[in-house]
Amino acid sequence: MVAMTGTGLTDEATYDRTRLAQWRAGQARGDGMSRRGLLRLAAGGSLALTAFGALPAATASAASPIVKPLPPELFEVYGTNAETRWEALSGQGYLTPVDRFFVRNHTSTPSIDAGTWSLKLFGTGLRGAPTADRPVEFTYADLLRLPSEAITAAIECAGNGRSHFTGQQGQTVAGTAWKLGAIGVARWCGVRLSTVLAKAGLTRHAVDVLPEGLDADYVTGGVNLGKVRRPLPVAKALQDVLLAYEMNGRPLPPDHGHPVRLVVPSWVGISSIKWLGRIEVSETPLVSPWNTQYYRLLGPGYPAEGTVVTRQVVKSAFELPWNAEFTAGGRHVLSGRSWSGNGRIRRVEVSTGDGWRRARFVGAAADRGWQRWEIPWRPSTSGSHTLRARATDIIGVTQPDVTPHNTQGYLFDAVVRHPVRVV
Ligand SMILES: Nc1nc2c(c(=O)[nH]1)N[C@H]1C(S)=C(S)[C@@H](COP(=O)(O)O)O[C@H]1N2
Ligand SMILES: [Mo]
Repeated sequence: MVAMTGTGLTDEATYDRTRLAQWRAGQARGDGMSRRGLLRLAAGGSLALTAFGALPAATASAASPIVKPLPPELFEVYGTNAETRWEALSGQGYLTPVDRFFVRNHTSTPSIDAGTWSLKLFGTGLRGAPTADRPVEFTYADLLRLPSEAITAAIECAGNGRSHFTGQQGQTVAGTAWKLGAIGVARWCGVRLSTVLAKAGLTRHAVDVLPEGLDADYVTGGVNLGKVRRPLPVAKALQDVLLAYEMNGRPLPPDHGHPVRLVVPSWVGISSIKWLGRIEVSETPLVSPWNTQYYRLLGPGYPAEGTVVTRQVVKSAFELPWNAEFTAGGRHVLSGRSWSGNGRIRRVEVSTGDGWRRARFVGAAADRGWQRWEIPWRPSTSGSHTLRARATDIIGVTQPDVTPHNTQGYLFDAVVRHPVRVV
C-alpha cells in the first residue's frame, strides 16, 4: 500500500504542473503537507485554481500523451486530457464517434501488444487465494473465446462540468476546468466481468475487486500513488461491469484502453479502468487513493472525511459552441443531449429566456446512455441571450439551479446557462 498523505487536492496533471512550479519557486513544500494546508495554498495563491483551463497551451510538452489526432474543431486540450466540443456532436448519431470521444489520462497512453498481454487475477477472494506472483491468467484470445456481450453506455468524468462551479457559481475548485464535454457514449463489446470472476474461482467471501491499469505510475506532489486503480464492490462487479475489447464495433483504440478496459456503467469515469492489467479480488475491503483521497465530495457541506462518489448525476448540454450566433427572426432548431447515472431521461425543458418549454425527444435512448432532444427557436430580438436546458431522470431527479460546492469540483449537475448571440 502506498502512502496516502501529503498529496494534492486533485488528480489533474495540469494542477500538478502548476504546483511543481510553486515548489520550485519555494512557495510550498511537499512533505507532510496537509489537505488543509493545500486548501489555503490554493485559496491564497496567486494562481487561481480555476484558471487552469488557460494554462495547458503554455505548458504542454511536445510529445502528446494522447495518440489520436486532436483537431481543435473537435477537442479542447488540457494537458494530458482532451474534452469533446459539444458543437462537434451536432449532426452526429447516437454514439460518440471515436474521433471525438474525450480522453482523460493521468499520464499518457501506453502502447500494449494484445498478443502478449494477459489479464491477471489474484487475491484472497479467489479459490486457493492465488498470489500476485502466481495469478489466474486470461490471454486476449481466451477473452475472445468467452461469451461476448455488448452494451451502450456513457463514460463520463466525475469532474465533467467543473468549470461551471466557477463560471456560474463564483466558486474555487481544484482540477481540470472541463466544460460539459468530458462524456461520451459508445457501444462497448466484451466479456462480463462476472464470467471471468466465476472462471477464476470467485468465492462467496469476496467483497471487493481492485482493477489496475498498465499505464505509468501516477506521481503527484512528489508522491508515487502507483498504478491507476479504484476498488469496486463485488455486487457492482457482478451486476453489469464489462471487460471491453471493442468500442463502436472496432478493437478498443489505444487512448481508450487497448487491448481491454473496464466499463462500469453509471459510475464515475475513473471506475472504468483502461489498459487493464490486474484485478485483485479480496475478502477484505480494499482502498486506493482514487476512493480515499480523490473522488470524494469534500467541503463545508460534507462530513470531514467526505462522501465517496460512485454514481453520475443529471446533466444537459446544447450541441452549440459558447456564444453561438443566430439570426434574428430566423427559424432555428436547438439540439442537445441529457443524461443521468440513475437511468433514462424522462423529460427535458428548455428556456430561451421566456419560460420553460418541453423539448422533443429524438430517437430512442439506452438505459446507460443519453437522450437526444431538440426544440425550435425563433429569436425576435437581437443581442445576448441565455439558453438553459433542464432534465428530469427516470427516478424523478431534476437538475437544480445550483450545485452544492465541493472543493474538487465533482458532480456539477446544475442547469448550465449557455450564452448565445442573436444578430
Ligand atoms: N488506467 C487508467 N484508467 C483510467 C484513467 C487513467 O488515467 N488510467 N482515467 C480514468 C478517468 S478519470 C476517466 S474519466 C476515464 C476516461 O475514459 P476515456 O479516456 O476513454 O474517455 O478513464 C478512467 N480510466
Ligand atoms: Mo475522470
